[in-house]
Amino acid sequence: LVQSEPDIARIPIMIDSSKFEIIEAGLKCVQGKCIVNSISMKEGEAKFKEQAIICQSYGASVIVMAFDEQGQADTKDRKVEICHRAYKILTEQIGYDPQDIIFDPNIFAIATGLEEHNNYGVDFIEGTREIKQLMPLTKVSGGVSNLSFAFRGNDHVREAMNSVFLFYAIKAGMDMGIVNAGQLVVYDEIEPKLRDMCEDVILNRNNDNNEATEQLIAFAETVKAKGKEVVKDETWRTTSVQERLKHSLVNGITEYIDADTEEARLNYPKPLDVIEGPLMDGMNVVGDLFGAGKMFLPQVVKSARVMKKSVAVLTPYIEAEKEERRLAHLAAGTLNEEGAGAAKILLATVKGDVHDIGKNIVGVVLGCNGYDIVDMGVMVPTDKILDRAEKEKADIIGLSGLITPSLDEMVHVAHEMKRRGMKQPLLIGGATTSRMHTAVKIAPQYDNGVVHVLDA
Ligand code: B12
Repeated sequence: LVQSEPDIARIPIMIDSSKFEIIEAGLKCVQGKCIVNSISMKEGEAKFKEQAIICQSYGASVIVMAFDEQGQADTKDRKVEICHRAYKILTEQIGYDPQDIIFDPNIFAIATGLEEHNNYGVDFIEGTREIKQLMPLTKVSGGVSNLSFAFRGNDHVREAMNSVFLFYAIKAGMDMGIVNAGQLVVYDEIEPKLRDMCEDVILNRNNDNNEATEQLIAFAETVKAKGKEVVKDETWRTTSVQERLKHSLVNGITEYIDADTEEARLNYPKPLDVIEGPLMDGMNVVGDLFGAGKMFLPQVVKSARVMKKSVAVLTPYIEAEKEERRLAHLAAGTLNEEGAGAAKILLATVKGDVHDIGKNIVGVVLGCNGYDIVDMGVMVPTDKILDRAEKEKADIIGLSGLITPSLDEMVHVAHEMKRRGMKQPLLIGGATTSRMHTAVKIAPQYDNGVVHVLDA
C-alpha cells in the first residue's frame, strides 16, 4: 500500500520482531517515525523501561502488548490493569506522549470448544472500551485473524467472524489491527444466519453450554462439505448492469468492471450518465457502509480502484464528445468556446484531504467542454493553490473536499483570496460540501463569486 498509493498511505513503517536487537537494527535503518511492534513487561519492568527508552530515543511509537510477569492478559480486567500500569510507567517515568502508545490487548481464539475461551471476544471488546475511556489519547490494535483460528482451513467462516468482530471492536474504540484485507467480507453481505451465529460466539451469547460454539462448528462442517464451491458465488452476475456495477464497487472486484462499464455506457445516453448514475449510486452505498462501520478502510481503497478503472473506460468516450462538438461547429460554420480562447480552471483537493475521484472526473468533463485545466492534485495547501492560480493567471479556481475538515479549509481559501485581492470566481464541490455551507460560511469570506457545484 505504501508503494501503490503513496498519496494516500503516508503511513509509518512498523518494525516487527520478537527479538529486540532486530527492532533496534531496524530503527537505525528506517527514516521517519516508526512503530515498534512490540514491547511488554513479560521480562519485568526494568527490561520494559530499557527498551521503551531506546524506542523513544529514535522517536518511535510503541505497541505495548498486554503481557506482564505473570503472562498474557486474557480477561478484561487483566488487560486494563496491565495496559494502565505500562501507561503510567511510559508517561510518568519515561516521558512518553500518550499519542505514541498503542496497546495490543491480545485477541485470542474463540469457539475452540474450551469453555474458558468463550469470553475472549468480549474480553477484548470490553477491555478496549475501558482502555480508551481511561487513556483516551492512546490507540488500540490487535491481530484479528487469531480470533477465528479454530476454523483454520475454512475461510468462509473465518472471514465472516473477522468482519463481525471488527464491527464491534471498532465501535468499542479499536483503532487499527493486523488482518488480511483481501479476506475481509462486507458486514452487510454476510448471510444473516452465519452473521447471527458469529455474533453469538463473539459476544458469547446463548452460549452457556457451548451451544453457540457448537452451532457454528456444525455450520462450518456444512460449508466444508461443499468444498471449494462456496468460495466463488457468481449469482450476482445474473443481475442488472446497475446492480453488477454496485456489487463490483462494494466488493472491490475489478474482474468484470471493464465489460460492465461498457454495457452500461451503451445503455445510457451519455458516458457521463454512467458516472452520475450507477457508479455514484455504488460509491454512495460504499460510503454508507463505511460510515456505519460495516466496511473497513482497505475495502474502500479497493472500491476506489474499481471506480477509477471504470472511469478510465469512460474517459475516452467523454473526450470523444468534444471532437464531435468541434466537428458539428465546423460543419455549421459556428465558433465554439475552444475557438474563442479557453478559460483556465485550476482544480485542487484542499489540504488534509486525499479524495480525488470526483475532482478528476470534473477535470475531464470541463476539459472536454473546452476549458484549459490545471490540476494540482490532492492535499494542496492554500498558499500553493493561490500562488499557482496567480502564476497561471487562472480564470476560475475549483476546490474539492470530501471530509468535514475540508469545509473549514475552503473557508480559509476564500478568506485568503480576499486578503490577496484576487478576482476570479471560486467553485466548491465534493460530497460533504453543500449549498447551505457554501452560502453561509464560504461566500461571506469572498466577494467575487463563490458557487457550490453539485456534480460534474
Ligand atoms: C472512495 C472514498 C475514499 C477513498 C478515496 C480514494 C481516492 N483516490 O479518492 C479512500 C479509501 C482513500 C478514502 C479515505 C478516507 N475517507 Co473516504 N470516502 C470514499 C467514498 C466511499 C467515495 C468518494 C467518491 O469517490 N465518490 C465518487 C465521486 C465521483 O463523487 P464526489 O467526490 O462527490 O464528486 C462528484 C461531486 O461531488 C462533484 N465534485 C467533486 N469535487 C468537485 C470539485 C469541483 C471544483 C466541482 C465543480 C465539483 C466537484 O463532481 C463529482 C462528480 O459528479 C466516500 C463516500 C461518499 N459517498 O462520497 C467516503 C467518505 C468521503 N470518506 C470518509 C472518510 C471519513 C475517510 C477517511 C477519513 C477514513 C479514515 N478513517 O481514514 C479517509 C480520509 C483521509 C483524508 N485525509 O482525506 C467519509 C467523510 C465523512 C466526513 N464528513 O468527514 C465519507 C463520506 C464516508 C463516510 N460515510 O464516512 N475514502
